[in-house]
Amino acid sequence: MESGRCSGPALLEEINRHPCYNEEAHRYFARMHLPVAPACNIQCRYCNRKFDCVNESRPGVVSEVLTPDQADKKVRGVAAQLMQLSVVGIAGPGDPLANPDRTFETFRKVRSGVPDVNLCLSTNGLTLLEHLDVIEELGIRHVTITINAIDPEIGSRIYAWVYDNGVRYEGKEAAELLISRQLAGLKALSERGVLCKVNSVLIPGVNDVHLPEVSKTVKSLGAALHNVTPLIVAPGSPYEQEGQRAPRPKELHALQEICGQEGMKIMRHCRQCRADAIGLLGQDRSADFTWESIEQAPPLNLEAREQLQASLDEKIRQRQQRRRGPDPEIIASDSSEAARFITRVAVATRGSGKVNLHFGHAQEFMIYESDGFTVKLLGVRKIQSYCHGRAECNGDKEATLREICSILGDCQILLCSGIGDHPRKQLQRAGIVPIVRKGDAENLILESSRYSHYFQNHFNSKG
Ligand code: CLF
Ligand code: SF4
Repeated sequence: MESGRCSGPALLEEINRHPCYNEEAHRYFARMHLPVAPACNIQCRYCNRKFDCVNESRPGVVSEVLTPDQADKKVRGVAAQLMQLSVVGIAGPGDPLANPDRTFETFRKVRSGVPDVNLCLSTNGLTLLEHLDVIEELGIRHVTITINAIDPEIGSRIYAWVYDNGVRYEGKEAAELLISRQLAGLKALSERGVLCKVNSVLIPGVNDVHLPEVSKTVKSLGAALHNVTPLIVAPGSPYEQEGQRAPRPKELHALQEICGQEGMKIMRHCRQCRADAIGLLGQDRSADFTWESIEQAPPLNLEAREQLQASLDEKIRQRQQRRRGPDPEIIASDSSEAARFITRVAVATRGSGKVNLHFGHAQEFMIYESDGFTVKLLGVRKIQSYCHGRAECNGDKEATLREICSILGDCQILLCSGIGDHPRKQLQRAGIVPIVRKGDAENLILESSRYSHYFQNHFNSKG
């Protein structure tokens, strides 16, 4: 059995091709989740067991739970068709380590069936310490632990109960047990060289003020990345009954900034995927991979996969090279007036780092900030799509449009490949200037933000 440890170029490749650990990679490399783990050993107050685990998934959709054999078959079929598939993860629908036999049997099969993918595990961390050896032995190089609090008092407002070794714990005692296991597990895994990411669910009024401390602590224990995600209250969960609200985009951005100031690397492109998601982040193709398509898949071609993935590595390398430092020509031609503006830009994209999606078909927008020289990803905002797949945008969905205007309320520019007349006017009225272009998103963001001072004057915007 191969060792879980690796270093140098191989380690670099693991990160470079992981769509969650590497912001650049998420435009090109795909992940696949295997929903083989139905049970859970804790009760988060935002979760309803009838739905997927909301630590790594969106509630409201029940997954088809697969057996390890079915999962093995599916991975082989998907990898044979989806050449950019670089990561296979287990993230639910319950907790993978509350179903250790199913989880590790599946990983074992994937490791031998599709040897070129990285294995990824997402857990609440309660039983992590028991599984360190098998994680290392199987070469699982990426582990996510969801840590919502390090203070048991706060934790007791997040977890209803914890079930461990036949005993059910509640209140502060439950939180204390869970938190101590999470932190010890994180430290032990990091010491073994596993790349650990910590997810924290931002719960307004419960752990919002506390999360910077969480960030600082998990960094000191070796976490490589912190992913603060907005609370999604599952229907029928205790939080729904209590009327707990979800955070606003502004609150999430502000908190991510604060956590980043503590020196932690912050993930901003999380899509809170389903436990059975397949494809690029933000472009779930699980519905395309039916059992019929799996049966008809061509044989796995590892050489072709490597060729395609090496070409994606090269695309990323070129993008990174373009990013290094401002373009001297731009600086020379820039006026001091333009340089004063920081512009927030919403982008409609199907991925690959391009503006290539019609406004009406977008189900999310990537939000960037640019001063005309640099571009920074702030996050992703999900919306209800305006057109619902219809070809024509007509103005009969005012409520949806009003909601989109409010969600994008702090943006000055919207980049998309097309937009109907009515939504264009409504967005302009809300102070958001829609620009219809296709092409490299980063270049278009830079270009449009350099002219944002002009747009802001011209369209009587919010300023
Ligand atoms: Fe899946 Fe999670 Fe691995 Fe990624 S997702 S198990 S680390 S391969 Fe990624 Fe999805 Fe966010 Fe998770 S975008 S929910 S962070
Ligand atoms: Fe639900 Fe996941 Fe929490 Fe378990 S760990 S209660 S499945 S959100």
